[in-house]
Amino acid sequence: MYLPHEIEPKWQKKWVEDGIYNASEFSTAQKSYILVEFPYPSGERLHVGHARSYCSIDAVARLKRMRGLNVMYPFGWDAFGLPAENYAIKTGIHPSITVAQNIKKSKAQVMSWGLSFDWGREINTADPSYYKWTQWIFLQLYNAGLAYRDEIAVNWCPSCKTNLANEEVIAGKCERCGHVTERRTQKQWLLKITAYSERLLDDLASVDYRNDIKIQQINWIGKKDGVNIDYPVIDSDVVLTCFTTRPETNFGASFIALAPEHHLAKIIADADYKGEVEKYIKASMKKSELERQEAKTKTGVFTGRYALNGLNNKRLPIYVADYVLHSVGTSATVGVPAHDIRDFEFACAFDLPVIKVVDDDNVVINSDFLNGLNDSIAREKVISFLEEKGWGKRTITYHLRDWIFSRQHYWGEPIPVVYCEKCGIVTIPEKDLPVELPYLENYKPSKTGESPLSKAKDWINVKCPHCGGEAKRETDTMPNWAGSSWYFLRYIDPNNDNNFADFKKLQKWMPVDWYNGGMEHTTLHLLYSRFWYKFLYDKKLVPHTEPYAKRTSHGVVLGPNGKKMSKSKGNVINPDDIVSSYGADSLRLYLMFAGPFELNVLWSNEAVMGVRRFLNRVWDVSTKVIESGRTTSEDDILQVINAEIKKSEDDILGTKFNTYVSGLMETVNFLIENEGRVGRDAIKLLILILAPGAPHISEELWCGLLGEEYSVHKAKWPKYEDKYSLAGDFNIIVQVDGKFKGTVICSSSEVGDEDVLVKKILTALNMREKYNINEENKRIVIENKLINFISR
Ligand code: ANZ
Ligand code: ZN
Repeated sequence: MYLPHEIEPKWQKKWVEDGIYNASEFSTAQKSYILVEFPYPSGERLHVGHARSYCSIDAVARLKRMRGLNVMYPFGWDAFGLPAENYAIKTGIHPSITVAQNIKKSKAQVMSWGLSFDWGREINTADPSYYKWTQWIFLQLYNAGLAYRDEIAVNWCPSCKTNLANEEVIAGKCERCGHVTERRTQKQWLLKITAYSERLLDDLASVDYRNDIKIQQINWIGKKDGVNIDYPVIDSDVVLTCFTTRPETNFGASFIALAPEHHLAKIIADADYKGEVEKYIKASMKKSELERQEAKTKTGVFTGRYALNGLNNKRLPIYVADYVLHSVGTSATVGVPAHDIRDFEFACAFDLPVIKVVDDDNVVINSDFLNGLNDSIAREKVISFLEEKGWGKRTITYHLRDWIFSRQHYWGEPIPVVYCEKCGIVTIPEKDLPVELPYLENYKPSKTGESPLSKAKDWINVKCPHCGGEAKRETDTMPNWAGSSWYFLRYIDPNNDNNFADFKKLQKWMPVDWYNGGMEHTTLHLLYSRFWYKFLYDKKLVPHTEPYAKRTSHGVVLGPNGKKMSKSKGNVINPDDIVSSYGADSLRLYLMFAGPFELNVLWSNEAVMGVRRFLNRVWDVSTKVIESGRTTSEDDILQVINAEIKKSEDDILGTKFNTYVSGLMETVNFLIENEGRVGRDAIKLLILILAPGAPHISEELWCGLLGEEYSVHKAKWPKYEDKYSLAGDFNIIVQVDGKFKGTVICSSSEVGDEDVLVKKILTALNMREKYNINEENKRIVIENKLINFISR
């Protein structure tokens, strides 16, 4: 009888003892570095979402190992940061203790899922031997002029009591707790990620990321080609510079608007208007960027002043308006209500003229020397004109801002600098790293935003490393994104005391061949870590320009009711309960089977039971066949199994874990129906192809029932034998615009008739809905092999 609770812990223990999943430093086999995002050890433990990603990608790692690759699949803990700190505050136990406890418990969970991690490489970002190097990299950034301090408007989360980077504010709300954020000004550390904007954008062409991940990064970097136009303020020496992407519409300009944060917003106002302007500025500082952007009725205040549009000598009234964002362009915009919806809404509210200057055919009108020109030609012409006159300058702007790098929190890496009255900012010498986080009894964040570390009086006062005089340590700590910006490098050489990682080893293992993680990290961790890697590359400390060759992302596991799992909704599924009720192999296969990897899935207990029944059937049919003593199967049985080898491989490597499992289920049903004709040879193949998905039952059947040499996970992935290919069947590769979308098995009669073939493929891969492809699309057919649809 299949008893997962007996076999699973037994094999888990043996695998780890024998180190069968450890990557080899010496193997000459091709390497494959497979990475999943490491979790933070919070009190909630790991959830089924973690299990989904880790177990599915585990199948990839296992398959690649069986195919002879030297696989590294490491794991660790992102232990600094708010989740750990908040949990400690909640329980009243110091984070250094709760983090250790939570790691221990989370590790037991991960172990119970039978993942093929190389535990010899485990890291913990809150360990001084690790964060020594996080601090070291910070100092390299500082020495390169890429870390600096500035007084800036920051996003303040009143609930977490912390400042957030722009990327951590999602739709105006704190990424962690969902509280609406406010704006404050404060002196902060920033990292100059914007120095890498262009390369972060361009190099996306060289990596294999899922397309929507690329698009999100492109949009976040937000490159815009435009021009900065100068408008002299009438009766003053002041000139206002406005960024516009549509200068050809400038004859239709009817006002200028400044962001409330614009450095001239208060100054410029005419004496009679100053009071109102100041009141308005104060009020708008309370709003989030999102509120400001989305408000349908635009608000603003007139400054009493006008600027001159040199193109047509028109007087443009100057307003302060909070739909203008400080972080965009020059913090000032020229309003063209006829051609910009935001400007139109503003013009309606303030009764300003709406002058149409481009007609419906994109031809410029009412615009003097631009009249009759197509808008893109007019754009070039007016830019040249403005540049000649000295009124404007071609400019590229980016949405990407420098990364706010300091936090007024306890549980993070201390920033390794001191402030000396004589020398200013002085870095801690490398030999004195790490700057260890001092033990603090009261580590709660303060309401004022002052760092908890400022209470550590003994720790703060130090001698200046430069002049030996009195100095004070920096009391801000790094954000939780610091440690994760380079952790994948430390796995490669986790115990190195002389370097963050040995260059030769980095050459051997980098880049990461396949990195899977959450969509929510696309513009945070994924972008930050690309930036750090590029910086290290420039310092000749890592061998490539991009850290990750391939990036995939998994969907979320929702509660049975289709809602996000949360304690308050009472719909949280604890993976531990599933393991204890059904076994880890059932949990693993269920999570793969639940739906397409990239989409969200709804949890279903019935489906878990279904998977468990499937494993029972695997056990039973294997046992019966072996006990029958039959060694060889009939040919058609081997044909089916052989087709399954190929399909499993394609499915696992193509992240179609759900069809990998459903294929196995169909195969097993077929074997059961034909049990009398099935022999040991077929069972052996079945166990091999089951091994990446359900490693425990496979090992037990392999070593126990078949008496094969331990371990099935070190066995060779079976070769697909052509002689068993189903007679007359063709595995047709389907592409859209040259990109692989899937394969469809077709009979010889189907491939013989193109109309029939196309119809079959359109339905089999749901092409109409998924890719908007139908019979009308152009296509290129390579007979019996491939069909490539052209999307337009
Ligand atoms: C004049 C104009 C005319 C614009 C027109 C657009 C259309 P998009 O449109 O997303 O590419 N802008 C500039 N600085 C801004 C700021 N600080 N806050 C809010 N909006 C700002 O973004 C570029 C446009 O955003 C710019 O081009 C400017 O409006 C506006 F028919 O200038 B435009
Ligand atoms: Zn000094």
